[in-house]
Amino acid sequence: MFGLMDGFLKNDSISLQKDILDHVEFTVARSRFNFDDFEAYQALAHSVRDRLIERWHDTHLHFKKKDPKRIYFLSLEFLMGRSLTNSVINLGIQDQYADALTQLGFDFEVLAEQEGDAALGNGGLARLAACQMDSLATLDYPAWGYGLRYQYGLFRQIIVDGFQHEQPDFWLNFGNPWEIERVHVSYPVKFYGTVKEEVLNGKKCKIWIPGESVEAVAYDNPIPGYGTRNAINLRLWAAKPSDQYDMESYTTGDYINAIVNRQKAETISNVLYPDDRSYQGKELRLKQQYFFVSASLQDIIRRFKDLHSNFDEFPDKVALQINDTHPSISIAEVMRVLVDEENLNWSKAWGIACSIFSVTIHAVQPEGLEKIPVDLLGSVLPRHLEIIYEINHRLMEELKKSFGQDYDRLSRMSIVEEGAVKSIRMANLSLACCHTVNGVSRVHLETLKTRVFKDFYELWPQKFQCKTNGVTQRRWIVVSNPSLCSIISKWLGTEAWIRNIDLIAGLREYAKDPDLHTEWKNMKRVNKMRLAEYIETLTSVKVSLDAMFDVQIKRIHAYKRQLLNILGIIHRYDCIKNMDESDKRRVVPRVCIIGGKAAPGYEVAKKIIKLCHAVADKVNNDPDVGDLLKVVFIPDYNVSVAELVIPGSDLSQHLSTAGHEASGTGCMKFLMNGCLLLATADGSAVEIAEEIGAANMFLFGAKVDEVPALREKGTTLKGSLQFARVVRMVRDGYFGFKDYFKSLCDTVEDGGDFYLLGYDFASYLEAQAAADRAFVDQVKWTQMSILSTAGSGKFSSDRTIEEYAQQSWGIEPCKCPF
Ligand code: DL6
Repeated sequence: MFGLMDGFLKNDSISLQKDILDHVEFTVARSRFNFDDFEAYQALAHSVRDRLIERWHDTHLHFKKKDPKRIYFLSLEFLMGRSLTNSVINLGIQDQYADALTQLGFDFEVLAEQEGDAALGNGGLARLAACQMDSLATLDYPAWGYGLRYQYGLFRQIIVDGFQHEQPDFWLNFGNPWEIERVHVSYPVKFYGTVKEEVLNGKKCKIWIPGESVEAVAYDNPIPGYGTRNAINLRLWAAKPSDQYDMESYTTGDYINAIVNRQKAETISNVLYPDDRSYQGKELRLKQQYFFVSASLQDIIRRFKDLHSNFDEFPDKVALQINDTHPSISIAEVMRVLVDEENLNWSKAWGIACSIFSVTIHAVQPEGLEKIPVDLLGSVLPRHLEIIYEINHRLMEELKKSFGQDYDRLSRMSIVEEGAVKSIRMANLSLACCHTVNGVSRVHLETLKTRVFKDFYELWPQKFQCKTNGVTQRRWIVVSNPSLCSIISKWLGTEAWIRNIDLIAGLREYAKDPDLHTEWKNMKRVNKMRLAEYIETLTSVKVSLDAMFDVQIKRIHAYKRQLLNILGIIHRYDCIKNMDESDKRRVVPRVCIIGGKAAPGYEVAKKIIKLCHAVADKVNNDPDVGDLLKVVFIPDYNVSVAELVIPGSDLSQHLSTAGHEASGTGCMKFLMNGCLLLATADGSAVEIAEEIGAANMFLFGAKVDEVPALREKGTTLKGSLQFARVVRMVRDGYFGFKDYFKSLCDTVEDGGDFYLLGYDFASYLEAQAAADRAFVDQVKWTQMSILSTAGSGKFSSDRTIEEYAQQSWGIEPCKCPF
């Protein structure tokens, strides 16, 4: 690792020891002669934070001096996970800290385990946003992230008798050393009220008279780049009561009510919505969106105005990225500010809006796109509704020029959806304005172009771009798999791949080298040992290290088909039960590991979790099976659990019905860690197969373009006999809970099998058999594993961010001098 001497603060291990002890005494307020692991972690974190702040200040001064065009990344969710190890690695002072702690009688890794996860997001798009922040910092881009500082992150999952229960994640309970509260950086955010028309200076204008004001207070989270002095900012907003919150109650003497109402203001940033797909029509959700968008835009415009007075220059200095449609109310807000507050005429304001916004869509299904009932929007943000109507009116006029009287098309493209509940289509609003509409894999972009946004694509083909997702190798190799990191650096003869991932392809040359094989296998075994210990601690199940560790960890969803995995496990179990001893000797032992959270109201997903436990109970306690098959459900799957599980996996499963996963990023993390993939040709798996060669993974199942025709066949489409048999076992109560699982079985039988589990089952079993055969030949397996890591370069978020920077945002690096 590179070693750095920072400006003011010293990074040798003696200085770090002193620094940690000072923080024990003066920040944590414990005696420097008596403090425990958690207190040591707090002191350590504050010492690291000091160094982050130093670079972060320098970076911002540098940005201010250079005044480059900045990218502002708006996302309602960021799934950051833990910060400590990532920070010291990116700062280049991990060894010095490890030495300092050893001298003080502590172990860095033990202290790192004291940190809780910052889980301010559900899954896919939120973790992607975190990876992208790391890449933006590392590549020296002048970037800011903006989001919400939820007090309750994603719920904690606990399992009682095999059933999921949700517990609140009050992650700020013990403080958060990674953030800096900026009491003086706050903005009022207004809601409700009415709109008046007035004539000012002979000009008609609209005046919004809001009914409520809430204060947005900034909490800054420095994000250090790797191998650079740059540290960028993730600014999260918390809601606080404003002095003007409920003036009326005060003036009418209703003192108690006034205080209670003030507290209500804070609820805006209280809790993250725990469903990654459905949050339609909820008032709090809309208030959260507008709250963070309004505060962020005030902040961005204030920064712009520090150095500029003419809004013509705005697009030269500002690029706004909308992470999914959640922040798209920002389009109406920019129009409101420019027209109502800055007095620009509509056309000029719209021209500016159209040149600053780009959006990335993370959904595949049109039903996944957000709609807001007009009544709700009109009540919470009356002026914004008027603005959206005006945008839509002008859009319709423009569309008529291209499509004449094609009213069906006009109504599909309209921002306003008529119907029982008249609603605003937030995706259409984004499409009307953004100069770039990004898909997150090639397959996904195709779906957007040909299905979800076909009409828009026909009109504006140039807007549609592919930005295949990526993940950061800093978090997913360097932090989570240090042994692999050392092996890669040793064989490539350089650590440069940590910043320049293309170099990782150099491993291909050694894919058959027996010495590399030995090191690779040792690394995998040590990681499996760690995972086995974790499994035993959590579930009391002992697993054999010689077994194939076969993993599916992700949110539980019908389309991700964890049920297919469990039915496959039942099939395997059934086969073992019917084997004689000599056949059993040929079975490849497996540890099947499943983990993931179900949204609290998602019944099917919760039943899948229960089925997994019911099958595990039966299989793990069956003496006929022993170590040939073990089934484990890992509770409370989150980023730091993933960091432990992924390096210890041999095989990982990505089973979405083709055409349903926009990209998938879990598969990229497994790929980097040399785990073989068993996957459908969906999302980014298609591009992974191109990079590493289809022969180095286990592909199965219907292809994207076959799925619609298969669905058409409906009831005539029968699964194999094997499929019927395993579903029957569940139906007949072989694993207990017969009545409870009935509706789950119904979802895959009797013509209801929307996600084609029955159709894909046979090819799924074939792919599993191929994985078994490959595992028996450990030389071949290890070679495939090395080739997987070697072929993972394309799936770094560094590549994705370079593409965004050049193709969408038009920004240049702005490197802070050391
Ligand atoms: O783009 C990041 C990630 C993709 O990899 C997943 O395929 C996709 O499901 C996920 N989407 C979301 C939000 N949900 N919706 N709809 O997280 O985005």
